[in-house]
Amino acid sequence: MAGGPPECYLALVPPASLHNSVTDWVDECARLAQPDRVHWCDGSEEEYRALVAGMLRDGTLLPLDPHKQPDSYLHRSHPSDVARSENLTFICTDLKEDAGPTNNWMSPKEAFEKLTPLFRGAMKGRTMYVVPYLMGPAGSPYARMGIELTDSAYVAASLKIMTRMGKVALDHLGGSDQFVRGLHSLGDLSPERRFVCHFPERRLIWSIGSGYGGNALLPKKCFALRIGSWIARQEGWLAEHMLILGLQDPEGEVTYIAAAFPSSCGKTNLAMLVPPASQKGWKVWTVGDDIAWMHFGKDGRLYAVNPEAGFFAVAPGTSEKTNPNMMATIRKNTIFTNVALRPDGTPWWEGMDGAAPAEATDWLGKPWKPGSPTKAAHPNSRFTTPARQCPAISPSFDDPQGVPISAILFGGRRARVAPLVFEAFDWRHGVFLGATMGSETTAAATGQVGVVRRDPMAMIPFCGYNMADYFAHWLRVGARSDEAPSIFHVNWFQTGPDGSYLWPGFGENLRVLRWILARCRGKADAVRTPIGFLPTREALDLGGLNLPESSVQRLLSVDIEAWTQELADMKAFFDKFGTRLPEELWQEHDRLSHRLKLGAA
Ligand code: O2Y
Ligand code: MN
Repeated sequence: MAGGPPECYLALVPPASLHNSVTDWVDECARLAQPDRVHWCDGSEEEYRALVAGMLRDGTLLPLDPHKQPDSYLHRSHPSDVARSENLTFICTDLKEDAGPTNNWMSPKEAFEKLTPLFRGAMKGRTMYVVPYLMGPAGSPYARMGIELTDSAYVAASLKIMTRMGKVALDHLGGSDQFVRGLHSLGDLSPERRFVCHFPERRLIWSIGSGYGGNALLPKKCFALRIGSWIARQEGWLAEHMLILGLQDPEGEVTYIAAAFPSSCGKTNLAMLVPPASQKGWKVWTVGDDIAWMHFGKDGRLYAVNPEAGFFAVAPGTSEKTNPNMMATIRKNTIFTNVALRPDGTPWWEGMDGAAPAEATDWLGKPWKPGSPTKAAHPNSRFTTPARQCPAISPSFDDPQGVPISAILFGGRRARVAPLVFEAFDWRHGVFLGATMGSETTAAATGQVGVVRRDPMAMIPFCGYNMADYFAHWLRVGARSDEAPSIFHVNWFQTGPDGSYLWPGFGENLRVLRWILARCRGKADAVRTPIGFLPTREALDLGGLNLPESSVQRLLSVDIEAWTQELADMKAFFDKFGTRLPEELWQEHDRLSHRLKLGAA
């Protein structure tokens, strides 16, 4: 790229002892985007306060009530920029087949040709923040470095909450040149010029035209999952869209579980579950609510770290009933985005406890009253909040070795078909369960209700390579150890003839976790069925729930006819991958078909 950096470019100099490749890349990007200033973030509190002060001055942030909601702010994104843009998200591998049939693909050449002119001069008049960040606990052999260059102060401040940012990250990097590069600009925020491009072979992300969430906070979905999954395959570990929780029994022993569910299935709520009064002595510790990086340890067990330092969770529906721990977490030091504002300077959203306010300002900044035809908070409104503030945060949250995982859960939202819980016969069958995971759409997601979407391991939007290879990687990884976790499938969402849920969900899900834990310890009964091991009625604690007999029957039985119909849909999904799909998954499909036939006989 021709031309030198702008005059004031060197006003804030990079820390000494960085590898030349860091400063060379930052210089190269600055020459392209031409910011007025370059600010190297040190991740300090003072720096965070200065970023916030600047955003309060220019209106990017609005203050919330300093007593009721201390050190917290409201941000409103551009109304056309309110969620991840899956249709504008690309995997730019050299070969199209390496991205696979479930990703949008663009060749690296085309991507650079398309995006370079968009980035040229995009940061004129703005500051380019150089944000070094660490994914994973400091000192962990599993932690990874990234640097995001962004012209959004909102992104820089959010990364202070979501990652271990600044000095701690540069200390980890030392003189190494191993880091994931992320270049981000708001551009003109136009969806026509919005692209989120991943170059896994180059460990590079280019994102332009969005200031929101997964499109702009590059460490989260772009690095920790899309680039992360690519690196994980190369290095023999797993980068997964999974919560991590520790389940403590009344004797004080903690067992760790990782779980993958598609959006709107209550992942964050499960990660922060509060046991109901009936479950005396039990406790859930939160390690992570969204992403797990998992490596096999020397003892053959699978260890998980949460690469993130904060939660970026959806606001509507979060309440004292659904997630009291999250309500406590967000009481301070939180950035809310696209929620409604009450007259007393506190945030509000649909599904929060208590009555709706008599008046409020909606997510667009317009007056709102109950009965207004539109929602007060955007359905995908969110908050960014430090994980350390969660009352249930695990004492092992910062453990450099991670936590040993005993069970992996896959799940979805199924009104019929999937029973409450069942266990895979073995790892290979478990991978099949993950690979065929499906969830029914809700009106909020698509406008269409009840359409089954296959979302293997909840990774459809996040796998940075061909999912056929991803399945093969899962099969390979599990074969390496006799100590691999047991795999289960759960479904909290079966409905009865009147459409109401058969299972109470929320804190009562602990009963299901207890059966899972007991199975892992070889201490719970199960019946072998064509789809896997289901709990016997006695093995699952249903005491005090007063569930109708018909509900218990449905929750704990296999509908052979419905499963037989599923086979065709699973096959259609597998067919997309052609010959690249591992033969083992076809064998599992055949075996299921065979077992269902025997079950029907
Ligand atoms: O819409 C966005 O940009 C956020 S999406 C998101 C945020 C936090 C955790 N998970 C997700 C997701 O889509 O899985
Ligand atoms: Mn997620």
